[in-house]
Amino acid sequence: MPGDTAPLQLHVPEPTGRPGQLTDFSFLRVSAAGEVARPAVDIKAAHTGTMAWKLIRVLDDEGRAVGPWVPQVDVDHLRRGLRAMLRTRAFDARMLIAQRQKKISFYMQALGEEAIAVAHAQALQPGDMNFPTYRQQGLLLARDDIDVVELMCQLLSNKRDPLRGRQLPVMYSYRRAGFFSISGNLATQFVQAVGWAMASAIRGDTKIASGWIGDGSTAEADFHNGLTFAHVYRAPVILNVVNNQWAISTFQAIAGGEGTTFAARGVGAGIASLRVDGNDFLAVLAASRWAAERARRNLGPTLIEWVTYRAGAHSTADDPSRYRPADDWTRFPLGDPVERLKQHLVGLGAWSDEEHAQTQQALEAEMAAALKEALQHGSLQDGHIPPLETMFEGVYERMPAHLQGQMREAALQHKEGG
Ligand SMILES: Cc1ncc(C[n+]2csc(CCOP(=O)(O)OP(=O)(O)O)c2C)c(N)n1
Ligand SMILES: [Mg+2]
Repeated sequence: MPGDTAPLQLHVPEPTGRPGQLTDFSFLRVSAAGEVARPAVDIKAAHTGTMAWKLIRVLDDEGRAVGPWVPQVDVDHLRRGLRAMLRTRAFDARMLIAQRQKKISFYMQALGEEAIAVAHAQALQPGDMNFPTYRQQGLLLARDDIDVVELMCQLLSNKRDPLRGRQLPVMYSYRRAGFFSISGNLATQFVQAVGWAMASAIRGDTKIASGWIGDGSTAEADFHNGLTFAHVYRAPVILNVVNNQWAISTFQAIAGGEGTTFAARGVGAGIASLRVDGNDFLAVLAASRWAAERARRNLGPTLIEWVTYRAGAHSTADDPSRYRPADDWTRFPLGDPVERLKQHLVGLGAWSDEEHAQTQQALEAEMAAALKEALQHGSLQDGHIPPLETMFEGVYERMPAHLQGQMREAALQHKEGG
C-alpha cells in the first residue's frame, strides 16, 4: 500500500446553519424570476436535464408576474387562491392551539408550504386522484365542499369522525375530493399513485393521478420503484417532491439533495422533471397545469420538485429550535407564499391590506366557531368516541368468526376495565 494514501473517510452532509449560526442559503441555487424557459409539453424527458437544476419562478421581488411561465389566470381565481391559503393557515393555527390545550392529541401544520397544495388543487379536475401526505391539507381547504367541522371531528376522533377513529389525526380520506386516504407509511404514495394512474389508462379513462412525497422520504425504495413504473409505462401521473429542507430534524442533504437536486432524480429515471419555486403561487399553478396536460395527453409522467421551507415544527411532538436557527424561515430566500401572492394582487389593485386583515379575521372566527361545534360531538377527553366494534368493522363484507370472537373478548375486557 503506498504510504502517502490518506485513510478512507465518508462524507456526512451537514446543514449550513444550526442554532446560533445563521444558515447560508446559497445551496438553493435560486434562478431569477422569468429566467427559465417554458418548453412544449411534449418535450423529451432527457431534454429537461438543465431545467432540473434551475428554479422556475414567476413572481419577482416586487410581486410582478414575469417570463414564459406566467399562467393565464383571472384575478378572481387568484383571490380565491389567496383566501384558500389563508384558510389553511387559520385552520392550522387553530388546531395547533387545540393540541396545546389537549383537545386533540396530535397535529401537523403546512405553514409556509400552503401555495403548493392550494395552487395544485386548482390545476386538477374532478375525478383526478391525489395520494397526499400529512402536509397537503391545502388540497382540502382549497375546496368549498369540505366541511371544516368534519375535518376537526377527524382530529378529535369523536362520534362524528367520518373515519371512526381508525386513522391517526390528520390522516384524512376524501374520495369525492380526489384525496386518497393518507398513509402513515411514507413513500407508499408514489407506488400507489403510479398504480392508480396505470389502472386509469388500462381502463381507457381520462383521470390522472398526483402523488406526493417529502424530500426525506425520497430515500425510501418506493420512490425509485414508483419512478421506474411511471417511466416504463408512461403512466398519467404527476410526481410531486415537496422539498421543504427538513425531514423532522434531518436536513434534506442527508436524503441526497447536496450534490444533485431531487428533480434531477426524475431525469435520471427517464421522467420529464421541473424544479419549481414552491412559494410562488403562479409558478406552482403554471407548472402543475403543464404536468397535468402532459399526463392527460398521454405524454407520460412529470416529476416536480417544489422548493419550499417547513416554517413550523415537524409536528406537535417536535422542537425545531434544537436543530436549526429559530428565525430560519424569516431569512428563507423564497419568502412567504401568502405575502408574495398578496403583494402581487395588491399590485394589480385586486387586494388590499384592509381586505387581507378582514379575511384573516373572518377565517379565524370561522375556525373558532367550527371547533366549538366539533367539540359538541365529543373528544378523546370526554370519551365520546366511536363504539368499540368499529375497530373490527369495515374490513370484510361479512366479519369472519375469529374477528367476531376478538370483538366479544374486547367488549368484555372493556366492560371489566370500567
Ligand atoms: C416509511 C416511513 N419511515 C419513517 C417514518 C417516520 N417519519 C414520519 S414523518 C418523517 C419525516 C419525513 O420527512 P419528509 O419526507 O421530508 O416530509 P416532511 O415531513 O418534511 O413533509 C419520518 C421519518 C414514516 N412515517 N414512514
Ligand atoms: Mg421534508
